[in-house]
Amino acid sequence: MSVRTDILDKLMNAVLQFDEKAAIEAAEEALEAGVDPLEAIDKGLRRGIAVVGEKFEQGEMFLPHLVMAADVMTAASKVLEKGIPKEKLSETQQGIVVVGTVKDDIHDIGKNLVAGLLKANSFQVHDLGRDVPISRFIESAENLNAELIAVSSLMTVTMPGQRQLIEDLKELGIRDKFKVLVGGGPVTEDWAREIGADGYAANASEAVKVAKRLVGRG
Ligand code: B12
Repeated sequence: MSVRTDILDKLMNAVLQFDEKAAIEAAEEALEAGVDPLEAIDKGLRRGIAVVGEKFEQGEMFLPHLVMAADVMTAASKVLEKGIPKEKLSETQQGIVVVGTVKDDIHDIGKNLVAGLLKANSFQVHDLGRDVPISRFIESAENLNAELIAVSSLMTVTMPGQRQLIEDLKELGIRDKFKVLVGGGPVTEDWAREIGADGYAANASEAVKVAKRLVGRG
Protein backbone atom coordinates (compact mmCIF):
# COMPACT_ATOMS: atom_id res chain seq x y z
CA MET A 1 0.00 0.00 0.00
CA SER A 2 1.35 3.45 -0.87
CA VAL A 3 2.04 6.03 1.82
CA ARG A 4 -0.73 8.19 0.36
CA THR A 5 -3.49 5.58 0.50
CA ASP A 6 -2.26 4.50 3.92
CA ILE A 7 -2.70 8.06 5.23
CA LEU A 8 -6.09 8.47 3.54
CA ASP A 9 -7.24 5.25 5.21
CA LYS A 10 -5.94 6.44 8.57
CA LEU A 11 -7.97 9.64 8.21
CA MET A 12 -11.09 7.71 7.25
CA ASN A 13 -10.70 5.24 10.11
CA ALA A 14 -10.05 7.98 12.66
CA VAL A 15 -13.44 9.52 11.77
CA LEU A 16 -15.11 6.10 11.91
CA GLN A 17 -13.60 5.45 15.33
CA PHE A 18 -14.34 8.98 16.59
CA ASP A 19 -10.64 9.31 17.43
CA GLU A 20 -9.73 12.99 17.28
CA LYS A 21 -6.13 12.45 18.36
CA ALA A 22 -5.53 9.86 15.63
CA ALA A 23 -7.21 12.15 13.06
CA ILE A 24 -4.99 15.11 13.96
CA GLU A 25 -1.90 12.90 13.84
CA ALA A 26 -2.90 11.52 10.45
CA ALA A 27 -3.60 15.06 9.20
CA GLU A 28 -0.13 16.15 10.28
CA GLU A 29 1.34 13.07 8.67
CA ALA A 30 -0.50 13.93 5.45
CA LEU A 31 0.99 17.42 5.37
CA GLU A 32 4.49 16.08 6.09
CA ALA A 33 4.16 13.46 3.35
CA GLY A 34 3.02 16.10 0.85
CA VAL A 35 -0.46 14.68 0.34
CA ASP A 36 -2.78 17.29 -1.21
CA PRO A 37 -4.76 18.65 1.79
CA LEU A 38 -7.99 18.81 -0.21
CA GLU A 39 -7.58 15.23 -1.28
CA ALA A 40 -6.94 14.28 2.34
CA ILE A 41 -10.18 16.00 3.38
CA ASP A 42 -12.22 14.57 0.52
CA LYS A 43 -10.82 11.05 0.12
CA GLY A 44 -9.91 10.59 3.78
CA LEU A 45 -12.13 12.43 6.26
CA ARG A 46 -15.19 12.85 4.07
CA ARG A 47 -15.13 9.18 3.11
CA GLY A 48 -15.23 8.34 6.81
CA ILE A 49 -18.08 10.69 7.64
CA ALA A 50 -20.07 9.41 4.67
CA VAL A 51 -19.95 5.90 6.16
CA VAL A 52 -21.08 7.31 9.52
CA GLY A 53 -24.00 8.96 7.68
CA GLU A 54 -24.93 5.66 6.02
CA LYS A 55 -24.80 3.79 9.32
CA PHE A 56 -27.00 6.48 10.86
CA GLU A 57 -29.52 6.05 8.07
CA GLN A 58 -29.52 2.28 8.59
CA GLY A 59 -30.06 2.66 12.34
CA GLU A 60 -26.63 1.28 13.20
CA MET A 61 -25.37 4.60 14.56
CA PHE A 62 -27.16 7.45 16.31
CA LEU A 63 -27.04 11.23 16.64
CA PRO A 64 -24.18 11.29 19.19
CA HIS A 65 -22.09 9.38 16.64
CA LEU A 66 -22.77 12.04 14.01
CA VAL A 67 -21.76 14.72 16.52
CA MET A 68 -18.53 12.92 17.42
CA ALA A 69 -17.65 12.23 13.79
CA ALA A 70 -18.32 15.88 12.94
CA ASP A 71 -16.01 17.04 15.75
CA VAL A 72 -13.22 14.76 14.54
CA MET A 73 -13.67 15.91 10.94
CA THR A 74 -13.64 19.58 11.95
CA ALA A 75 -10.50 19.23 14.10
CA ALA A 76 -8.54 17.38 11.42
CA SER A 77 -9.79 19.69 8.63
CA LYS A 78 -8.39 22.68 10.53
CA VAL A 79 -4.95 21.05 10.50
CA LEU A 80 -5.18 20.20 6.80
CA GLU A 81 -6.47 23.64 5.80
CA LYS A 82 -3.18 25.14 6.99
CA GLY A 83 -1.55 23.27 4.13
CA ILE A 84 -3.74 24.82 1.41
CA PRO A 85 -1.64 27.27 -0.58
CA LYS A 86 -3.00 30.81 -0.58
CA GLU A 87 -3.01 32.98 -3.67
CA LYS A 88 -1.46 36.40 -3.34
CA LEU A 89 -4.32 38.76 -2.54
CA SER A 90 -3.13 41.82 -4.42
CA GLU A 91 -2.54 39.96 -7.66
CA THR A 92 -5.84 38.18 -8.04
CA GLN A 93 -8.54 39.91 -6.03
CA GLN A 94 -11.75 38.01 -6.69
CA GLY A 95 -15.36 38.99 -6.03
CA ILE A 96 -17.40 39.45 -2.87
CA VAL A 97 -19.28 36.32 -1.83
CA VAL A 98 -22.00 35.77 0.73
CA VAL A 99 -21.94 32.18 2.01
CA GLY A 100 -24.27 30.26 4.30
CA THR A 101 -26.30 27.15 4.99
CA VAL A 102 -30.04 27.54 4.37
CA LYS A 103 -32.66 28.02 7.05
CA ASP A 104 -33.52 25.04 9.26
CA ASP A 105 -30.24 23.34 8.35
CA ILE A 106 -27.43 23.29 10.89
CA HIS A 107 -24.86 21.33 8.85
CA ASP A 108 -21.87 23.54 8.22
CA ILE A 109 -18.71 21.45 7.79
CA GLY A 110 -18.93 21.42 3.99
CA LYS A 111 -20.00 25.07 3.88
CA ASN A 112 -17.00 25.99 6.06
CA LEU A 113 -14.67 24.16 3.68
CA VAL A 114 -16.15 25.99 0.70
CA ALA A 115 -15.88 29.35 2.52
CA GLY A 116 -12.30 28.62 3.58
CA LEU A 117 -11.20 27.65 0.10
CA LEU A 118 -12.86 30.67 -1.49
CA LYS A 119 -10.98 32.85 1.01
CA ALA A 120 -7.72 31.08 0.20
CA ASN A 121 -8.42 31.96 -3.43
CA SER A 122 -8.79 35.67 -2.74
CA PHE A 123 -12.54 35.95 -2.64
CA GLN A 124 -13.88 38.35 -0.04
CA VAL A 125 -16.04 35.95 1.92
CA HIS A 126 -18.88 36.91 4.24
CA ASP A 127 -19.90 33.78 6.07
CA LEU A 128 -23.42 34.11 7.46
CA GLY A 129 -23.18 30.75 9.25
CA ARG A 130 -25.85 28.09 9.28
CA ASP A 131 -29.65 28.07 9.59
CA VAL A 132 -29.67 31.36 7.69
CA PRO A 133 -33.06 32.89 6.78
CA ILE A 134 -33.47 33.67 3.07
CA SER A 135 -34.01 37.34 3.87
CA ARG A 136 -30.56 37.52 5.51
CA PHE A 137 -28.84 36.13 2.42
CA ILE A 138 -30.54 38.79 0.33
CA GLU A 139 -30.01 41.71 2.74
CA SER A 140 -26.35 40.86 3.19
CA ALA A 141 -25.74 40.43 -0.53
CA GLU A 142 -27.36 43.81 -1.19
CA ASN A 143 -25.59 45.65 1.63
CA LEU A 144 -22.20 44.22 0.75
CA ASN A 145 -22.71 44.60 -2.97
CA ALA A 146 -21.83 40.95 -3.38
CA GLU A 147 -21.48 39.34 -6.79
CA LEU A 148 -22.14 35.83 -5.64
CA ILE A 149 -24.45 34.10 -3.14
CA ALA A 150 -23.28 30.57 -2.25
CA VAL A 151 -25.88 28.44 -0.52
CA SER A 152 -25.35 25.10 1.13
CA SER A 153 -28.03 22.54 1.97
CA LEU A 154 -27.39 19.11 3.45
CA MET A 155 -30.93 17.79 3.71
CA THR A 156 -33.66 17.09 1.19
CA VAL A 157 -36.10 18.95 3.45
CA THR A 158 -34.00 22.14 3.36
CA MET A 159 -33.15 22.10 -0.36
CA PRO A 160 -36.35 24.05 -1.18
CA GLY A 161 -34.73 26.96 0.66
CA GLN A 162 -32.32 27.28 -2.26
CA ARG A 163 -35.23 27.53 -4.68
CA GLN A 164 -36.93 30.03 -2.38
CA LEU A 165 -33.88 32.28 -2.46
CA ILE A 166 -33.96 32.42 -6.24
CA GLU A 167 -37.73 32.99 -6.31
CA ASP A 168 -37.42 35.82 -3.75
CA LEU A 169 -34.65 37.47 -5.75
CA LYS A 170 -36.91 37.34 -8.82
CA GLU A 171 -39.86 38.74 -6.91
CA LEU A 172 -37.75 41.63 -5.67
CA GLY A 173 -36.62 42.30 -9.24
CA ILE A 174 -32.95 41.80 -8.33
CA ARG A 175 -32.27 38.31 -9.71
CA ASP A 176 -29.76 39.65 -12.22
CA LYS A 177 -27.70 41.45 -9.58
CA PHE A 178 -26.28 38.24 -8.13
CA LYS A 179 -25.01 34.89 -9.27
CA VAL A 180 -26.33 32.02 -7.17
CA LEU A 181 -24.13 29.00 -6.51
CA VAL A 182 -25.66 25.94 -4.83
CA GLY A 183 -24.18 22.82 -3.26
CA GLY A 184 -24.29 20.34 -0.38
CA GLY A 185 -24.75 16.57 0.01
CA PRO A 186 -28.11 15.96 -1.73
CA VAL A 187 -27.80 18.85 -4.21
CA THR A 188 -27.19 17.90 -7.85
CA GLU A 189 -26.51 19.59 -11.15
CA ASP A 190 -30.09 18.74 -12.21
CA TRP A 191 -31.53 20.37 -9.11
CA ALA A 192 -29.43 23.48 -9.74
CA ARG A 193 -30.76 23.65 -13.30
CA GLU A 194 -34.34 23.02 -12.18
CA ILE A 195 -34.36 25.90 -9.69
CA GLY A 196 -32.51 28.25 -12.04
CA ALA A 197 -29.26 28.54 -10.08
CA ASP A 198 -26.23 29.90 -11.93
CA GLY A 199 -23.87 27.20 -10.76
CA TYR A 200 -23.40 23.96 -8.87
CA ALA A 201 -20.33 22.24 -7.51
CA ALA A 202 -19.89 18.87 -5.84
CA ASN A 203 -16.93 19.81 -3.68
CA ALA A 204 -14.94 22.76 -2.39
CA SER A 205 -12.29 22.88 -5.09
CA GLU A 206 -14.93 22.66 -7.83
CA ALA A 207 -16.82 25.41 -6.00
CA VAL A 208 -13.82 27.72 -6.38
CA LYS A 209 -13.55 26.98 -10.10
CA VAL A 210 -17.25 27.61 -10.69
CA ALA A 211 -17.21 30.75 -8.50
CA LYS A 212 -14.32 32.17 -10.55
CA ARG A 213 -16.17 31.43 -13.75
CA LEU A 214 -19.37 33.04 -12.44
CA VAL A 215 -17.68 36.29 -11.45
CA GLY A 216 -15.96 36.32 -14.82
CA ARG A 217 -12.44 35.78 -13.60
CA GLY A 218 -12.09 32.04 -14.16
C1 B12 B 1 -22.00 15.47 10.42
C2 B12 B 1 -23.48 15.34 10.21
C3 B12 B 1 -24.32 15.97 11.14
C4 B12 B 1 -23.78 16.89 12.24
C5 B12 B 1 -23.47 18.27 11.60
C6 B12 B 1 -22.37 19.02 12.30
C7 B12 B 1 -21.97 20.24 11.53
N1 B12 B 1 -21.43 21.19 12.27
O1 B12 B 1 -22.14 20.36 10.32
C8 B12 B 1 -25.00 16.93 13.22
C9 B12 B 1 -24.81 15.83 14.26
C10 B12 B 1 -25.25 18.24 13.94
C11 B12 B 1 -26.14 16.52 12.29
C12 B12 B 1 -27.46 16.75 12.59
C13 B12 B 1 -28.52 16.27 11.82
N2 B12 B 1 -28.43 15.50 10.72
CO1 B12 B 1 -26.77 15.15 9.80
N3 B12 B 1 -25.29 14.45 8.91
C14 B12 B 1 -24.01 14.60 9.11
C15 B12 B 1 -23.23 13.75 8.07
C16 B12 B 1 -22.81 12.44 8.73
C17 B12 B 1 -22.01 14.39 7.45
C18 B12 B 1 -22.20 15.77 6.80
C19 B12 B 1 -20.84 16.37 6.52
O2 B12 B 1 -20.37 17.23 7.25
N4 B12 B 1 -20.15 15.86 5.49
C20 B12 B 1 -18.78 16.26 5.16
C21 B12 B 1 -18.76 17.50 4.28
C22 B12 B 1 -17.31 17.88 3.95
O3 B12 B 1 -19.41 17.17 3.07
P1 B12 B 1 -20.60 18.04 2.49
O4 B12 B 1 -21.35 18.68 3.58
O5 B12 B 1 -21.34 17.21 1.51
O6 B12 B 1 -19.87 19.24 1.73
C23 B12 B 1 -19.12 19.10 0.54
C24 B12 B 1 -19.97 19.22 -0.75
O7 B12 B 1 -21.32 18.84 -0.58
C25 B12 B 1 -19.79 20.64 -1.17
N5 B12 B 1 -20.66 21.70 -0.60
C26 B12 B 1 -21.21 21.80 0.60
N6 B12 B 1 -21.85 22.96 0.75
C27 B12 B 1 -21.71 23.63 -0.40
C28 B12 B 1 -22.17 24.89 -0.81
C29 B12 B 1 -21.89 25.35 -2.09
C30 B12 B 1 -22.37 26.68 -2.50
C31 B12 B 1 -21.14 24.53 -2.99
C32 B12 B 1 -20.88 25.00 -4.35
C33 B12 B 1 -20.66 23.27 -2.57
C34 B12 B 1 -20.95 22.84 -1.29
O8 B12 B 1 -18.45 20.93 -0.78
C35 B12 B 1 -18.18 20.29 0.48
C36 B12 B 1 -16.72 19.96 0.57
O9 B12 B 1 -16.29 19.05 -0.41
C37 B12 B 1 -24.33 13.56 6.97
C38 B12 B 1 -24.14 12.34 6.07
C39 B12 B 1 -23.60 12.70 4.70
N7 B12 B 1 -23.19 11.71 3.98
O10 B12 B 1 -23.58 13.85 4.29
C40 B12 B 1 -25.61 13.55 7.82
C41 B12 B 1 -26.93 13.94 7.19
C42 B12 B 1 -26.77 15.13 6.27
N8 B12 B 1 -27.74 14.32 8.36
C43 B12 B 1 -28.97 13.95 8.29
C44 B12 B 1 -29.96 14.20 9.27
C45 B12 B 1 -31.30 13.56 9.05
C46 B12 B 1 -29.67 15.01 10.40
C47 B12 B 1 -30.66 15.40 11.51
C48 B12 B 1 -32.08 15.78 11.06
C49 B12 B 1 -30.69 14.23 12.53
C50 B12 B 1 -31.67 14.36 13.66
N9 B12 B 1 -32.53 13.38 13.74
O11 B12 B 1 -31.65 15.29 14.40
C51 B12 B 1 -29.92 16.60 12.14
C52 B12 B 1 -30.23 17.92 11.42
C53 B12 B 1 -30.71 19.03 12.25
C54 B12 B 1 -30.87 20.29 11.40
N10 B12 B 1 -31.94 20.97 11.65
O12 B12 B 1 -30.08 20.61 10.54
C55 B12 B 1 -29.26 13.19 6.99
C56 B12 B 1 -30.05 14.02 5.97
C57 B12 B 1 -31.00 13.16 5.18
C58 B12 B 1 -31.54 13.86 3.98
N11 B12 B 1 -31.21 13.36 2.82
O13 B12 B 1 -32.23 14.81 4.06
C59 B12 B 1 -27.80 12.77 6.53
C60 B12 B 1 -27.62 12.64 5.01
C61 B12 B 1 -27.51 11.41 7.23
C62 B12 B 1 -28.33 10.27 6.68
N12 B12 B 1 -27.79 9.51 5.75
O14 B12 B 1 -29.45 10.07 7.10
N13 B12 B 1 -25.68 15.89 11.18
